Amino acid sequence: MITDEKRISKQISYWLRHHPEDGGLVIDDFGWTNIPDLINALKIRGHDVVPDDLIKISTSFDKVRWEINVVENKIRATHGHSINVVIEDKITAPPAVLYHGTALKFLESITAAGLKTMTRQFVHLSSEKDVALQVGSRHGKAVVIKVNAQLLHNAGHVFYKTSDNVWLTKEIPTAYLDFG
Ligand code: HQG
Repeated sequence: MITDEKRISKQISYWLRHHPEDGGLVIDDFGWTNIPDLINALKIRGHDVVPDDLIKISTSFDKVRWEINVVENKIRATHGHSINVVIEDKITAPPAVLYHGTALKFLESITAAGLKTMTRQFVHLSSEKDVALQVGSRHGKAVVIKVNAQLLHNAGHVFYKTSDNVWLTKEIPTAYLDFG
């Protein structure tokens, strides 16, 4: 039984997405790290966690954030990376329209420069407007930008479906954005 699940989950996502070296972890090219190493790193930080706790935390999230391979005993973040990971296995043709949630204060810059990956490896999109709104509200007054994913896909842009509602792609020029 673990206490402080939120802190532990944030710590894990931080290591898996941004700074594995902070936990003394090694992440492979595809974003995976070994669960025993992760559990050991958590122990050093004073958290006693068993593999089942990772599954429990992961299934308690409001959305998919981690992928756990029980056969190979490894775990990776599904999205949010600032470190480079190869996720070619997630390449999928997108729906005609996807949504990006952002804050009103960023609109002027996005209108001028398009959607940039900023500190992350990919631009994050959603298939549902409501989910995009929630993502945007993390940054301030939320606005949703409609992305013409069909046109982008036709132009050769690659899309990654990492879970039901999280799509990733590289930067998106303004011509493909509808600010409504
Ligand atoms: C904005 C969370 C100015 C962009 C979420 C966003 C997501 C620009 C911010 C995932 C810009 C970056 C990622 C430009 C983009 N000028 N601002 N040209 N282009 N931006 O946090 O998409 O809950 O790095 O609109 O739910 O908000 O942690 O990206 O507002 O799925 O699992 O720059 O992180 O997932 O912010 O969020 P972020 P995001 P978790």
